[in-house]
Order: sequence, then structure tokens, then C-alpha cells
Amino acid sequence: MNDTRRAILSALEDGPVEGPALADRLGVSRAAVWKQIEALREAGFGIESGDDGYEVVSVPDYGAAAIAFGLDAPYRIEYHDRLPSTNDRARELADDGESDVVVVADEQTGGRGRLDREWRAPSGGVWASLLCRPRRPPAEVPIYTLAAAVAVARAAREAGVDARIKWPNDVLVPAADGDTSAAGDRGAPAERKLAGVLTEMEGEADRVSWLVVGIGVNANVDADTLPPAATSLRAEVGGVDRRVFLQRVLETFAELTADDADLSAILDAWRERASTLGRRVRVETPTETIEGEAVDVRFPGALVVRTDDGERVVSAGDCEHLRPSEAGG
Ligand code: BT5
Repeated sequence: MNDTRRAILSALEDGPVEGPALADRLGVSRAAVWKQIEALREAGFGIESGDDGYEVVSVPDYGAAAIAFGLDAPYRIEYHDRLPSTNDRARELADDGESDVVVVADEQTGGRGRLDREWRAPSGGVWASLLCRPRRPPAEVPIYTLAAAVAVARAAREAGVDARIKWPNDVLVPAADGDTSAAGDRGAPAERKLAGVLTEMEGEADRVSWLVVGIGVNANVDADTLPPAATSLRAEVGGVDRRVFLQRVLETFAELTADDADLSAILDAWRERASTLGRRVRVETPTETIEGEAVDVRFPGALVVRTDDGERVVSAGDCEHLRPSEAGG
């Protein structure tokens, strides 16, 4: 999309504007405005011209211009119908020196989870990677991942889904009564995974160079195209407006991580939506397995686990929710 088109859309976000005023504001001719309005109509925007001027009356379902239209967050949107992985594309943009860009794809053919696990990403999901350059030390990066989980959980709740966060950043939905197919090997209470977050970064000891927060939400996809313990917004509530959903995620993330924001407030927002706190958990860290009751989360995102040998603070690992009866083994 060219700059004039983007400027026209931004000018029309708050209501109708007359053609001549639009031309003045943008410093282009009225004919140029007309031409770009036509191009926007061809791109799927419903734009009426009435007594008050041009007015946007409908927005395309999805795509860069649609997501940017009305977005209250300082990010540029780059959209692709299909990519191997939005995180990989965001990393390329990082190498090019860019920042504050969100790469969005309708479908990913090589989606990645943590530790190089596969992430299924069929058409219809919300697959997005946000590239930014926070002025923070790398040690604080986990808090951004938590912020992304909070943002997804909040948007999902607004869509009517009982979304909860499993430490550190999975968004889960309790399975319906009697649904045991999502239970783990050890028959843990059934919760289905709605979304995951993959954060990647590059930095030096005292400063992050770039940060890519990859967010994957099973939005308008059928559950049978996903792994068995997964669910989707479609399966839970019959689908959502992906454009509005992603806008809400990005807006919450931007608000929580703004330069002047108090990052510890993210922990409160996370606690409010946590499924893990108060539960018996088993956490596999790179070096050991820790079992006990998850009692709190601590800045910048560590889990505090009360074990038989006292409290342990775990900063990274895979967490499994256990049934109370599984305590001790
Ligand atoms: C995650 O990893 O949960 C991070 C997922 C991040 C995906 C986004 S999409 C946009 C961006 N671009 C990328 O390439 N990635 C990011 P992890 O906690 O390791 O969970 C991975 C595990 O979840 C897999 O081993 C499967 O068991 C399961 N899984 C795979 N696809 C899934 C899906 N669509 N929904 C739910 N679970 C899934």
C-alpha cells in the first residue's frame, strides 16, 4: 500500500472528510485523492461519498490495511497469505534494521514452537510476529512473553472464551465436562491449548538489540486440523473477527510494554488470568524436574514453586499441571 493510501485511511478513521480537505491535508491533488479512493475500493474497503465527504463504511476481513485501520498501537503491519514462519520473516526485518512491525500470515507452512517443536498453523488462524527494540536488558525479556499471553487471554475473554494462562505463556481453555481426550499421559485435568507464544531475541549483556514476539492463536480453524489437545476460537465460540481480535491483542501488548509503563503491572495482569497458580505442577527445566505447588510468579517471569525441600524459583522450563492426587509422584 502506498503512503497516500495509508494517509487517506488514517484521515478517515475518525469519520467522514471532504475530498478537498483530504487533498489539502495530504498535500496532493483532488484527482490523486479520487484515484487512491478508487484503489482502496478495489482493495475491498467500502467507501461512500456523501454530503460530509468520503466515509469508510466497511473494511476488508483481514490484510495489512484492514488490520492497520483503527489500530490504536504504534505498529506497521506486513501481511502475507502464506509464509513458512512469521517469526522468520520478522527476524529478516530485524536484520534490515526495522522495528515496530507486525508480520501477519493467514497460513504458515513451517510454524515453530519453542525448542524447534512444530507449530501447526493452517489458514484461518492468527499468526503474528511483533518486532520491537525495547530499551531493556535481555534478562527482562521474559516479561514481554508474559505480556503477550495476557494480551491474548484478554482478547479471548472479550470474545467469550474462558481463557487462562499456563506458565509461562500458553493460553488454555478448560475442556468441557466429560471431555477427557485432552488429558495428558497422567490424566491431568483436561485443558486445551488455544494459543502459544515464541519469543526470540538478540542482544548484548545490557541491552536488547531486537525482540520478536511470535503469537499463534487458533482462531477460525477447525479443531480437527490441530493436535489432539488443542482448541480454537471457532470450536469454542464459533469464530471471531480476526482483524478485531488481533487489533485488541496488539493494543494490549503496546499498552503493557510502553516505554513509560511499569512492567511489574504485567505480573498482576498475568496473575489475574493464571491457571497455574495454586496448582500442583511438574516443571522440566533444562537441567532437572521440579515438582510442587505453583505459588506465585516473580519479575521478570519466574515461577515460584513450593516443593518438599522449600521454595524454588524457576525461570525457564516446560510446565505440566498435575491433579492434586498426583502430589509427590
Ligand atoms: C508454543 O510452543 O506454544 C509457541 C507457538 C508460537 C507460534 C507462533 S505463530 C506465529 C509465530 N511464527 C512461528 O513460527 N511461531 C510463532 P510450545 O510451547 O513449544 O508448544 C508447541 C507444542 O504445541 C507442539 O509440540 C504441539 O504439541 C502443540 N501444538 C502445535 N501446534 C499447535 C496448535 N496450533 N495449537 C495448539 N497446540 C499446538
